[in-house]
Order: sequence, then structure tokens, then C-alpha cells
Amino acid sequence: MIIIGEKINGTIPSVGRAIAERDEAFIRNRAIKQAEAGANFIDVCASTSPDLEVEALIWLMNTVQDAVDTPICIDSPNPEMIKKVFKHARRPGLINSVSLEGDKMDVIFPLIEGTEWEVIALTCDNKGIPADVETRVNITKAIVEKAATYNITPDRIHIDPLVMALSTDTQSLLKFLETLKTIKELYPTIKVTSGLSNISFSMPLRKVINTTFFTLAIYEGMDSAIMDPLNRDMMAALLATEALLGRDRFCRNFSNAYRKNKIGPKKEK
Ligand code: THG
Repeated sequence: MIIIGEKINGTIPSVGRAIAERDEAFIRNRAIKQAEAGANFIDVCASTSPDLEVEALIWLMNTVQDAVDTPICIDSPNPEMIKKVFKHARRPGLINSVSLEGDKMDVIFPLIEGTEWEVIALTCDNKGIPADVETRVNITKAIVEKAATYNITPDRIHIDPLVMALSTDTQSLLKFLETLKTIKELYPTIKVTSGLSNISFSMPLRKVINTTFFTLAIYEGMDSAIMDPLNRDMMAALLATEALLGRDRFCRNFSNAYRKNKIGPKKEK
């Protein structure tokens, strides 16, 4: 599993405050903890007003990169913001995100052409977020074809099918998995990703729903997840599922994480 650590996001109140106050120690600590917990990318999302976003993102990127060598995932809904901060990245990472909306791909793809950068692509277009499998697959095809014109191969693309809340569509998980399987049949090297908390929106026991969603998605071959690597229950579900599916030789990862007094990273609020 490719883990995209989500804990440096201005929508989290304590992180929003740290960004406003330029609290370097707070951000450094979150970067180091996520890296130690196994994050492959550290998501940085400023989530400030647009006039403050460029400066905030550059500060976040520098603070994280001074603390850890883990590649960053630049998270902004505005491709022009990503373009403005891109040169401050010290090594190839991940762009979050493009989609068929507006001119996002025309701005982002030239930036990462000929590099090792990867990109998250959401299956939405100018008409919004589709809930059905067919439209999601068709949007994926259009994104992959456009990427190919910039020599960006499917293995550098993480498709995020934007899972709907189960409370609004009881077929949400099944449609997500069907989309995942169809996309991977079409493009065997493509990556499928997702956030883990949208599925449980407005339900009780959200954590149980999120963890079980993750388990089922791992079983069907989800490649990456935008998640909290310090969430011990979620990480235990990941390691247990991979061991049970024969994807952990001699159960080594599971045993190394939990045997004896090693109980893994503490859950952080
Ligand atoms: N897809 C893509 N990008 C995304 C999302 C997605 N970026 C933003 C978001 N969804 C993923 N990031 C977060 C960040 C924080 C939280 C949820 C998603 C969050 N954090 C609380 C906290 O840290 O205090 C609670 C954490 C918890 O209790 O588990 O809610 O879907 N491409």
C-alpha cells in the first residue's frame, strides 16, 4: 500500500492555526511522525483563502522538506496554485489533483512531463461527480489518453474514484470496487486511490465503517490511500489484511510491527 499521509491539512483546526501562526515545530512534528509511521508521501494542503495560499503552501513545503526526505503530495483544488509552488519541491512527488474539470490537465501535465512526478486524478468533469461506474471509467479513459500526449504513463496516475457516502447510496462501496476492477483490467499498471473517511459520512461508528471499507478495498487491489498513518486501528487493519491475503512473506511486516512490546505508533488525536 502506498500511504499518502493526510495530517498536514489546513482544514484540521489545529493545523489551520499552525499555518496561520507559521508554527514550524508543529508542522515538523507531524511530518516526522507520519514519515516514521510509514508514509510514502506527505500531503500538504493549506486550505487558506486563495490570496494567502501560495505563501502558505511554500512555507508548508519547505517546513516538511527540512524535516523529512519523504516526497510531498501537493494538495490544492487550484492548478494555478500548484504551478506557482511546484519549483519549491526538492524531489519528485505527487500532485493532488487533476480531473476533467476546466483546464486542470493542461496546466499540470506540462509541469510533470519528462519527470518522475505522479498525479492523482479525480473522476469528475464539468458536470460534477458521477456516482455510476460507466461514467467514472469513461472519465478515466479520457484522462489516461490526455496524459499519454504528455508521455505520462498509467503507472504514474492514481485514479481517485471519489467514493460516495454509503448513507446516500447503499451501492457506493460496490460501485467503487467495480470501478477499481474495470479500470485495472483496462490499464493493469494504473493505481487506484481513495480517501478513507468519505464512505462513512453521517453514519454512527464511522471508524468501523472506514476500517472495513479499507479492508475490502485492499482485498480488491487498491494501490494507495490518503490516510492517517498514525491511526493505529487503520494501520493494523492494513497489515492484518495484507498478511491474510498472503501478501506479507512469513507475516514479517505484521510480526515486526506488533510482536513483543512493539505496539506500533500510538493513535494521535
Ligand atoms: N481524495 C483526494 N484528496 C483528498 C481527499 C480525498 N484530500 C483531502 C481529504 N480527502 C483527505 N485528507 C483528510 C485530512 C484530514 C481529515 C480527513 C481527510 C480529518 N482529520 C481529523 C484530524 O486529523 O483531526 C480526524 C482524523 C481521524 O479521526 O481519523 O478528518 O478523498 N484525492
